[in-house]
Amino acid sequence: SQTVGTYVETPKPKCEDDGQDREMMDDIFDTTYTAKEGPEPPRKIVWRNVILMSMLHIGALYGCFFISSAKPATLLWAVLCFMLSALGVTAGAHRLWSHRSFKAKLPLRIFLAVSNTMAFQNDIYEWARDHRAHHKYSETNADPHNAMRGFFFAHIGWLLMRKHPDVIEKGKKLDLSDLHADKVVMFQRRHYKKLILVMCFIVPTMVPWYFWDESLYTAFYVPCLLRYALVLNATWLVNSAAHMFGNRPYDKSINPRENRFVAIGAIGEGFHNYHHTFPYDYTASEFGIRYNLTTCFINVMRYFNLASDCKTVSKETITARRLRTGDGSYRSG
Ligand code: ST9
Ligand code: ZN
Ligand code: ZN
Repeated sequence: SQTVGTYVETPKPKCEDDGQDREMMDDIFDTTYTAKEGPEPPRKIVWRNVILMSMLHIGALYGCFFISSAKPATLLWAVLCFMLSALGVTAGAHRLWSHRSFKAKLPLRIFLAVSNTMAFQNDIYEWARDHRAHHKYSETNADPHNAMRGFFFAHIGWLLMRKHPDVIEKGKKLDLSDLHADKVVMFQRRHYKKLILVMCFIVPTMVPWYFWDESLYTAFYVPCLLRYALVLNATWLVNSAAHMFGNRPYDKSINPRENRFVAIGAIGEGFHNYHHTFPYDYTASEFGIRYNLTTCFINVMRYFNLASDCKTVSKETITARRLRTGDGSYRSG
């Protein structure tokens, strides 16, 4: 069913833990991957990305000096831009488009795609493709941000060099037909460069300048650059810190961990041992809305009938799994 442009309905696969129907299985860990023998391919650093990322982070640090002189409305706007971009990644690219953990009506998909564009983390299609590879080939050479290569690589290093050939080779086998069939996703991909210019840079900067006479410098450095760098780093911490620091109550055989600090910064995405064990749960956590603004948001959308089919895992299934594979560190809160 790899047909481009049409999403061919295939019989729904069953979940191994509880026999539930699954929309897609390409986010389930594939135990059959083995690394190729012989020397590792050479690392090719992409200096353009090194320079741009350095400039962004220097700009964001410089932006900290503008916070005290910024108008309150500008600071509120910066927080709003942070929240919107974050939701575009967590509820949009992650829980909806990568994992299909709920269904979203067109207005919600448009809202999430617009917010996602404000986050400028590559287009949704590319994000979801890399993320499915991250789950399926977790912590192998075919994982784009393989945490076995260290904190720096998993955090930002992977965006500063060419991908390992295994990422591309294994990634080509992923089923992405649902993304091809989603007109919102494909529209964003087609017009991505123009759209990020508007949503990530022009809108965050011009709104404070136009509506409440903020200086252009402050508007550029705080809601635009500083906000963008903060959302990026909060996201990257899920790949780095939440793959290294924390406990593993659900599956001790994998590296992803429960990390409350990351969960708070990444609006609900730090329960990473749970998430890699049950990637289809729309709350990405056992504990629903706790430290989980993304789940609150999806629940509100469900109330307004814009979200539906939210998948969860039964308490019995979770308990059986953590007794079978957990590290014994489980706490019910
Ligand atoms: C950014 C992304 O920051 C962050 C993602 C984080 C994910 C986190 C997940 C954690 C869970 C969720 C938590 C959310 C929390 C949110 C909290 C919010 C508060 N499969 O990539 P190219 C093929 S982006 C299949 O160029 P290179 C494909 O044909 C930041 N095929 O590889 C592709 O062509 P096309 C801003 C694949 O040349 C071709 O290869 N953006 C796959 O090695 C070339 O692909 C940047 O900084 C695959 N997986 O270059 C840009 N991958 O696309 C950074 C590739 O046409 N990126 N192919 O189909 C780049 O410049 C480049 O990608 C590169 C590698 C230099 C890194
Ligand atoms: Zn992960
Ligand atoms: Zn995920």
